[in-house]
Amino acid sequence: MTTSTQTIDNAILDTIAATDPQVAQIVRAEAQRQEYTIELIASENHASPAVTVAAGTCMTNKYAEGYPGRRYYGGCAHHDQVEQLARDRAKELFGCKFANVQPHSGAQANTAAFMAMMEPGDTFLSLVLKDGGHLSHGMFLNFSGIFYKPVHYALHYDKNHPQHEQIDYDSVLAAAKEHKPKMILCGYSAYPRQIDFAKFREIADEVGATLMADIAHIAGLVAAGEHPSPFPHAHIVTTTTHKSLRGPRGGLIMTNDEELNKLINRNVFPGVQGGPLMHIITAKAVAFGEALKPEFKVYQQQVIKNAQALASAMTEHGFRITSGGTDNHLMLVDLTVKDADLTGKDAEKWLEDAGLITNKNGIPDDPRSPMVTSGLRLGTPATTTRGFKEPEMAMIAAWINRVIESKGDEGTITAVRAEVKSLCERFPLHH
Ligand code: DSN
Repeated sequence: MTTSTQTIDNAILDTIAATDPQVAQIVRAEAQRQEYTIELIASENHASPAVTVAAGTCMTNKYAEGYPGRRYYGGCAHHDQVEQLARDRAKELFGCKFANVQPHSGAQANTAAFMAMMEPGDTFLSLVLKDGGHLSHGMFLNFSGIFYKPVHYALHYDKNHPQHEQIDYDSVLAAAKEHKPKMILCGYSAYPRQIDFAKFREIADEVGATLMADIAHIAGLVAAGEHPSPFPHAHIVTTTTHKSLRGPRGGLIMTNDEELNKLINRNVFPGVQGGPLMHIITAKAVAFGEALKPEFKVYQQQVIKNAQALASAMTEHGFRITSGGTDNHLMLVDLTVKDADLTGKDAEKWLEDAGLITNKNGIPDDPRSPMVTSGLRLGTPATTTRGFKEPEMAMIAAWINRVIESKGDEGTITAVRAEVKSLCERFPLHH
């Protein structure tokens, strides 16, 4: 019998409460929030009880600076074992030769990857944040925009083009030829279509650039073979471990190149980090083990089916899905076709009050600021973990429509909130 998250949370909370009732109360409230709301944020998931508990073990107590077999502290035998296991499982999962499991986060993985691939001041080519990229892909306040020189390729912006709002590979090639970047970066935070890694590599080779793929969002799909792999095309691949991959919050860097692997290792530690989070590496090992099981593939297939069901139900309710649909776990909903005054900011707030957790998100060419936006980003990894399938996606779309059409009417929100809670009760987390 599997233990439910609630049971585990209760045991953990009792332990915390014995020392610190104030913190226990906050975590208890969060456990309730997760249990009785529907998580539609594309970058979030519900890690399994085994992953959650692994992240809370005594493995946190150790300093293990260095790498397995070459540590700066004594007493690391078990940490060597677990880190080697996490590395080996990551390599098997993604079909690559080298894996560094120490990055504390995706942004730190990207920092170390940039340092391994470029010198400060070098030019790299990426998709700009407002079109679906990430902060660490060249945003002016981020290390990537401060210490390196970002230039950007574009999406197709032509309603009559069959690939409207999808990557314009001609623009990638043109920008690559014009700017001669040291590195080309693909992989995104808000892009609903498949990425053609082979095409990116072809372009990189044509201009003598290296290719980096940040697969943070789609890592679970890639691991399960439900999205084409960046290997063997990308020289370096970074990811987070907590999104579609359903592990603990953290980062991972992979490559097939032995020399590059040495640079990666050196730039993670001592380049950007000190002691690794060994409890998180322990939980990564557990999560990678889960992802190697056949049921993980079935899960990822359902993630995509659910995203497609949700996208078509949203379209039937009169919303526009950017690029006309989704191939992966997420979609961007253009709210303005429904009502020109509607903003992502208002929709996110009304939906949260109704128990539907989303995030406002710019749509391609969005005239509104990132704090307001004209769109919502919806994703299905967390709801699929919960056991939802296509019928529940239709219910979610209908609730989103009701709440938005009511313009945040209190009575509607209260009614939807009750229906959401009752569906959550039918699908307890990790029952
Ligand atoms: N902030 C993450 C997301 O929500 O996509 C990316 O790191």
